[in-house]
Amino acid sequence: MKKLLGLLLLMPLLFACSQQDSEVMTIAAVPIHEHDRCHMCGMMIKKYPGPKGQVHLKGLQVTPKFCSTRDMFNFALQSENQRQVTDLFVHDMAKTDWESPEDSAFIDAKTAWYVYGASKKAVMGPAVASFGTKEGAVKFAQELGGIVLSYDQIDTQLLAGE
Ligand code: CU1
Ligand code: ZN
Repeated sequence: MKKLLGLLLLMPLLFACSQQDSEVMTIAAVPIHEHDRCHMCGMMIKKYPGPKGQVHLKGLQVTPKFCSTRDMFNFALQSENQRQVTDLFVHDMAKTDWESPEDSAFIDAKTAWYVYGASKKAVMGPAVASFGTKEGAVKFAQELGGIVLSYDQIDTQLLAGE
């Protein structure tokens, strides 16, 4: 049983390694510059509060950046974009200031935790507050309301308020 469990744990790792070899390396988050505009809505990203996002796409040199994690999800969840996405990054709001999140706080969006429906203000609709740990998300939700979600639990229905 123990042996089998070890094997099962190893398998996704092996798969991940072999997959990475054939891919162009686009692992690091890129900085958000003062005048960068949101790929979805065109707003100046740094002018507004709340966590931001960026999406790295297959074979693309340019990295779409977003005014909000909401706009990032709305882009990444579109079926025509879904297949092109290689990496996504969001701000860890436990590590940076809500009013002006810093590049150093970018983390992998797929392993991040989210709080939806908190009282804290972002742009383009209710904030999708992102955190590096579940504890960080829970703490935020206890203080400011909202529900704690994993990456896979965020879909277009949720964002549309349905
Ligand atoms: Cu916007
Ligand atoms: Zn936007």
